[in-house]
Amino acid sequence: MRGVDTDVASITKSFVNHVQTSLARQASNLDDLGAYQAAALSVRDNLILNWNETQLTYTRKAPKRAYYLSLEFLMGRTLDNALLNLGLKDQYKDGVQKLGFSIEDLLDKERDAALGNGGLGRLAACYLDSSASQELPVWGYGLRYKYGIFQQLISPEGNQLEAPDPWLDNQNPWELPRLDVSYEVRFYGQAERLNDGTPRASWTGGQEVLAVAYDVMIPGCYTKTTNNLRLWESKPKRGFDLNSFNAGNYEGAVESSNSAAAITSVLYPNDHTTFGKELRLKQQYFWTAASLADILRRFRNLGKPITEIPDYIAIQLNDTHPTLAIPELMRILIDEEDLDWDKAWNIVNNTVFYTNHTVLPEALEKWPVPLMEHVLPRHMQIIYDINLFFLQAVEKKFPGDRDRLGRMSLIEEGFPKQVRMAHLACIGSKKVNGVAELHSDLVKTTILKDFVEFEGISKFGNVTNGITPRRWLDQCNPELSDLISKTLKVEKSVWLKNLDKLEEILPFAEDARFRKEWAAIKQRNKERLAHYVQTTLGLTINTHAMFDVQIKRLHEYKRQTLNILGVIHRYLTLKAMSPEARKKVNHRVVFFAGKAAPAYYIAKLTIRLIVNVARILNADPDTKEYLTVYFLPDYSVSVAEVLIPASDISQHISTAGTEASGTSNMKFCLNGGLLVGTVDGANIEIAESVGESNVFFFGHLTPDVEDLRYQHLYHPIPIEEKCPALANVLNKISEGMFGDGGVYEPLLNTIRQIDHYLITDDFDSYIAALAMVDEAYLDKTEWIKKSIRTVAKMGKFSSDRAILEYAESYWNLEAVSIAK
Ligand code: 26W
Repeated sequence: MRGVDTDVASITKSFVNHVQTSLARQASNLDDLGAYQAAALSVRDNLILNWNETQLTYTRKAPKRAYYLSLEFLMGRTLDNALLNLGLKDQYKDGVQKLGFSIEDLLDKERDAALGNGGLGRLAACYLDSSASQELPVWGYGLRYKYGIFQQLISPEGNQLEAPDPWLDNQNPWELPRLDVSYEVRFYGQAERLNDGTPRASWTGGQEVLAVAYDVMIPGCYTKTTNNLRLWESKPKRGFDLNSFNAGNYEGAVESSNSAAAITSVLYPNDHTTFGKELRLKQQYFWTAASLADILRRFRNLGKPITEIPDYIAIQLNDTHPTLAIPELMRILIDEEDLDWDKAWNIVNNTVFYTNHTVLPEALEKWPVPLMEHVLPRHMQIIYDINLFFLQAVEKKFPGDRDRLGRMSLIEEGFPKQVRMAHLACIGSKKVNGVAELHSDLVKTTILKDFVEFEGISKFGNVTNGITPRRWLDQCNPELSDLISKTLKVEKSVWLKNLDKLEEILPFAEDARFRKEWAAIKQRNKERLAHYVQTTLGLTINTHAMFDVQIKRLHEYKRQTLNILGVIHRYLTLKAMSPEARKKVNHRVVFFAGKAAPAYYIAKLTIRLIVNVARILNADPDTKEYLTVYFLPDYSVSVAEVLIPASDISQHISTAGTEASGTSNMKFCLNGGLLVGTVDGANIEIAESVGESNVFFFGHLTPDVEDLRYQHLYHPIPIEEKCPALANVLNKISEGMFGDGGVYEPLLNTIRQIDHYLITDDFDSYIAALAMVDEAYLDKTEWIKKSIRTVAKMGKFSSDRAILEYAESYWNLEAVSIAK
């Protein structure tokens, strides 16, 4: 197959061609948006050819393939990433410049594809990048939401407001509609067992909708391999319900078409909370059913016996959201393929893998049985059957242990009864893993303890999360990436795919010239961030201060509250100082960004407090030189790409045992920011890698948490006694230092009363850790050394390492190289 010519002349020619034909516009009268689109279409031509070749090779060689089922893919922008992975950035820069455009301006025109909430969705995106880069035959399956995560606005009072994210409005050059690839998906109706001596049933009636495929090309880094992310859109099976239409019920007819389209209309903006909403359940089934139908169609084309499914297919469940894949695969094997129960269950059990991403009880998915029975009657039957056989086996191993049966059952008793999706995912899978060492240990010793005792420890593993160094170093911090290449005298195509090579920069920590360049790059990244804030918010930032960043979803367990209370404490301390004494204090700029779930009242109140603290502090002539605070609205992947390279320190301060892994901690450290954190999630492994002397740890440890919570409930100590500094801060808020104090009472009461997340227990050691940061920052040389040593030791956290662990230890998958 002939490739696309990639010299600058050919690039400009293809660009102009796309302007005139695909866009039907004049090259002489083109704005930046049009130029972005033309550049994207021209880059896409390269991707399409590579994609075709990759898919042809997969079809021809028929390797085992893995499918990553995720309800979220937080992709961010594509053009820059595609240019870098294809090695065409410089050529395009020149090419568009010749035509009078700046590549930076064009890149900036692209809207983020924000089909995810946070860590889980971004992880899925990093894993796709790594799969393609490591030449692994992996496809992603997800939903093509019309609206991604909401846009966040901040009202003058400091309240979060949500607006829809119409990301598809300007057309999306990165997707290929596959109107010919579609499947029918059924909901509701009746399921009747055939009672013919087989476990078969028939499922009829109800609503049928169509799933239509849209393909997104996923280019690997410096390789031809270009994998696929297939996203499903829902459509009515018929534009109109003709029966209603002919009966004169025009509105009714249109409504049925609306209800089909509604399934993929919006991403649920909650992470860590379930609501038992019917539409969410329909999303989950729609997507797993369409994906499985597609996967099995591909398998059937191989002409292999159905029992060989596990030799050709691995299905990875990204959290419990796609757990219906288990009963759905059973349904297909039993009702459509006529397999007996044990054979079917054996296939499922050797094909499916489950990753858990949280142990927080409120985040464990449960579906009310009556809802499931109504929407998916056949699946509810199958789940009951799975449960029956499962509990019989448990009873056999632990005779008479009724408590255990109750704890392990797929069905939780209560009104209503509920299906425990984590239990179903666990027993239906070949292997189960958590996402960092501590988290995987917690999975084994808490939520799935009984299952470890029943099934044996070898089923349970750990794959510590990773991040792609392409986006999270080369793309977001090009100067640092260039310096590393230049210093190591190694091509990016080598070290970006073998991140352990970073270790070779370690000796340069002792090289004063290298340190100077390193520091200058950090400084320019801080100025780039300041410029972003200036142009978007009209605010001027002191770029000579230390930049202290906390950016993540707003959640009580992540403790943005601890951070903002610490800021207030610092402010009060500064206010109490003489002007002379203040002069010795380290200048600090504190950044926050992140979205709160629209119905999460306490999280929204935290945003309001941050915004109002910023309002007061940033205007205080006594202190503003030393301490300012910014809440940057509408956090996104693209905003993260500006913030992360600019940080001196970043905060990852969840209550011990609550943050499964965290991945932004890795991103900051890979960009030379130091970490302030609790002994939690991947922070622990980062500290092991980079050395404890290069991180700032504080707070109680996981094993203490339960006792402390018990103490809060049964032997509470008044805050004034336990933590006077914190009591003082809370009082100042109540007294109205940051506007009407009454507004914040519900937030303050979470701390004063139950304090489930241990703010009162960790506050003093948190303040002490920040004092250590100030102390360390005084010695600039040593600080830069810490920064260099940190980056040098971050190799482990490449998502290439993580995806290869999945491929080798879970999926049994081999790389497939695509002929040059
Ligand atoms: C159904 C409601 C719901 C939605 C999303 C419950 C739970 C979730 C996710 C599992 C939450 C999530 O994003 N977890 C994060 O996953 C990251 C990737 O593994 C980890 O780095 C974070 O620590 C974890 O909070």
